[in-house]
Amino acid sequence: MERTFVMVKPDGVRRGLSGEVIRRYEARGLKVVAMRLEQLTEEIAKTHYAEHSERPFFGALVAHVTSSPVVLMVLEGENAIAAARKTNGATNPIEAEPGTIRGDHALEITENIVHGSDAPETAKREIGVFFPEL
Ligand code: IDP
Ligand code: MG
Repeated sequence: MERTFVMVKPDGVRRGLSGEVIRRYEARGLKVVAMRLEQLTEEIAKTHYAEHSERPFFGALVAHVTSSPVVLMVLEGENAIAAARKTNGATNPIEAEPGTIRGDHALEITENIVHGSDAPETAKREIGVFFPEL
């Protein structure tokens, strides 16, 4: 069964949407196999988003994800990576379809509530960073 790494970003946690996010994944049939609340350090945030380090928004992204605690989780299920990303919706909430987490609850690209791994190698790396015991 495929596994993916998902994070409820600080805006989602602060707005009290962690339960709503988890509810949607579970309702879809994905199983939570690991989860915790954590304050990310700047170092771990930069490692997690390393692929974006040269982008103009990198500083704002790292500042946001370290601004208050996040909920980290590993989801398991059939096509878990694609299923979680479809449930999240498009990166820019304005482009995200209604019925998705971002399409229903966000307006702004930095504060877009969730992160989800984008490919099997990414999922493996991200699960390894946050849940090495798995
Ligand atoms: P994803 O979260 O949908 O996988 P990525 O392209 O991996 O999107 O970007 C990571 C995060 O960086 C996004 O969720 C978003 O918060 C932020 N981001 C992406 N593109 C932009 C941009 O053009 N401006 C500002 N922030 C961005
Ligand atoms: Mg991404």
